[in-house]
Amino acid sequence: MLRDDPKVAINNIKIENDFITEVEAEYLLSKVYAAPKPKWVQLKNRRLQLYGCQYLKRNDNKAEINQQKETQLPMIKEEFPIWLEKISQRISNFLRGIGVDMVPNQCLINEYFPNQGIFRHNDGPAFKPMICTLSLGEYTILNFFDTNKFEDLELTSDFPSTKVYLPKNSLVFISEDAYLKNLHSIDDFGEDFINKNDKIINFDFSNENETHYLKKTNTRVSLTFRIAKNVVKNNFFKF
Ligand SMILES: O=C(O)CCC(=O)C(=O)O
Repeated sequence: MLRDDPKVAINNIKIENDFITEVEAEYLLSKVYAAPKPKWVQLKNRRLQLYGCQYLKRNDNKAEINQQKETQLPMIKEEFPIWLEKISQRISNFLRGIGVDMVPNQCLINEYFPNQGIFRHNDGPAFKPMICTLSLGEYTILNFFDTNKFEDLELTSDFPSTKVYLPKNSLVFISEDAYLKNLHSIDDFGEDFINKNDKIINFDFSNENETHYLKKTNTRVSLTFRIAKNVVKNNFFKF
């Protein structure tokens, strides 16, 4: 019953290696870490910051945040800080060059120590079905779980149908079916042994026996740009 075809690749995933330089990555990391402490939301196994459109009430409870995503409550419009606006515009320009029109209005910044990951999920209907993630500091492997054959998203296979290798400084663009019909996750492994059977769509293996050992030694910070659909201006303090 489970889909287990090693040849399956997901359309609508585009990876751009070296989208930014090491120096640019360091600059962005310095901006992320210059944020005041309250900007960080501490979750059970990682920290995050949210820029741009904000959920209606400040909420440190991930379950409630998810619920808001699902119920599509409006989000409050908030501008990006300049450093984020600049990189967001650069991403938009790059995407325009490959025929994609995407002007993000939200950026979720996740921080992962080498043994931290993110449980399988999708970003839900509150966002347009296109996201872009910039990886800083360390590589990761993003798993995709095909939900095509399952009505209940929780019942997807324990084995990813596809994986994508995200080197540091890369940009990945995920849209349409890859966004809508898949869950994605990151394993909490500090190291990876990878070979052909792992179905990593952007990794070439010359033969069945070729194995690569990858080790995470640095903290990875990811910037995920999205477009919230239901956005209102904050007029509360206008008279
Ligand atoms: O860190 C990443 O690359 C993925 C982040 C993500 O999936 C999320 O925050 O929803």
